[in-house]
Amino acid sequence: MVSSMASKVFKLIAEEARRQKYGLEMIPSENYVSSNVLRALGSILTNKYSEGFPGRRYYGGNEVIDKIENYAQDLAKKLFGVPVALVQSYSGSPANMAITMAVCNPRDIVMGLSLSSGGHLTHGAHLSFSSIFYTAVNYSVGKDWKIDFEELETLAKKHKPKLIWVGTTAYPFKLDYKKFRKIADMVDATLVADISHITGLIIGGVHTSPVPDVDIIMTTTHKTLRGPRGAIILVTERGLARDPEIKAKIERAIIPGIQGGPHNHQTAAIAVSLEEALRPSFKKYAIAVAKNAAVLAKELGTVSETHLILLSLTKYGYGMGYQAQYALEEAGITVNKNTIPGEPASPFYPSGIRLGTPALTSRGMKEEDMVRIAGWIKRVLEEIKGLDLPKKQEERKDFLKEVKEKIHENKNLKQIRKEVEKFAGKFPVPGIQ
Ligand code: DSN
Repeated sequence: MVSSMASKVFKLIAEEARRQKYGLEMIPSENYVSSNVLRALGSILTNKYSEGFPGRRYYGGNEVIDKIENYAQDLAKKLFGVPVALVQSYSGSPANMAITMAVCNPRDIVMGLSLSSGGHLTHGAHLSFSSIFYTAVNYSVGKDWKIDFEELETLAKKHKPKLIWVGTTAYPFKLDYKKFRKIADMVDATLVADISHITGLIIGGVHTSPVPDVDIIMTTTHKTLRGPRGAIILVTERGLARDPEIKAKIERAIIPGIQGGPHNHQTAAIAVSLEEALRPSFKKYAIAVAKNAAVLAKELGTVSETHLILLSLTKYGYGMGYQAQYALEEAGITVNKNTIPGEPASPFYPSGIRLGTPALTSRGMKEEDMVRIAGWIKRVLEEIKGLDLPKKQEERKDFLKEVKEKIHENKNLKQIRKEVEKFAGKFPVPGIQ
């Protein structure tokens, strides 16, 4: 038998553990799961095939798996206050595909927030299944970066979508589900909320729940909910009244429509994270995530009503997102480059970064720590001044190579990294010594 320590993979996991412990993980869709979530995820449940649903499996030997999946469904129903919960989708994109298949026929019209306004690929973006197999119409945000409901209403009335998505991935404001409902009702569309980014904030009472206003909800489980990678689909009372067959339609879309056997270890880990989210301590966590984001945003000269900050870097130069992401990474701070509304540069080399507080808050960092972190971020951003993206596309390849070398050799960034590592190393990470 090969010892686990002899495997190259475990050496690489140790390398990644070091990165996760000594760096500041600020991608707003990431988090640190608890030791119990890790235990369930790494369990023998991965050995079992269980196509179908509890009580209706294609293979034998699923007595315990049925109990686990029923338990996960019950916890989700209790946590969100809905009559139906399905926990088998491998992740957010297949879950959104299952919902779309259940609600629409191929070519039907689906409407969602455009990617450049902070939407999601599966809500009707170019090259996604949602615009290849369905007819996608995108609404957007206005000059104030907030959803333009006038445009949404005009587009809805013109195109009469079958499904309207309300959900975001880079939107720092609260959502008004009632306004979406009103427009969906005008055109008799099914309203689906993709709350993946803000689930934890909804559970914590920081954001309003969409349950009273939408028909179906999808959330990934690995973001602010702090579970394993995966997704949950919920149907509300309103959704069931609209279509009493909707649960069966979504189930059929999941299997045999899209997936095969469920990932039972993942289902169990989702159940563990739902148990954790039902505890009073989770509410405290969610409130702290939002407080930390508000402080961080203020320190960086912007606002956040959520867990994330979308920071325009136009004051530092043209097309600075990539340079900022790379420089911050060199300094031990992980964020992602992001387009900003009305993107003046390019989707590949955009003008902003997206960063957030869910993972830092899970490590116990507080508001005063956000002030310190904002200080490091501002110091890093000073170092990229003058490294503007060339306007001519053909000059970009060489430019990016040179920029990476320059940033890599920058002594001030190396100094910041030392300070960041000393600071971050003091905060524990579950599952990492
Ligand atoms: N990739 C996710 C995010 O980072 O927001 C969305 O699916």
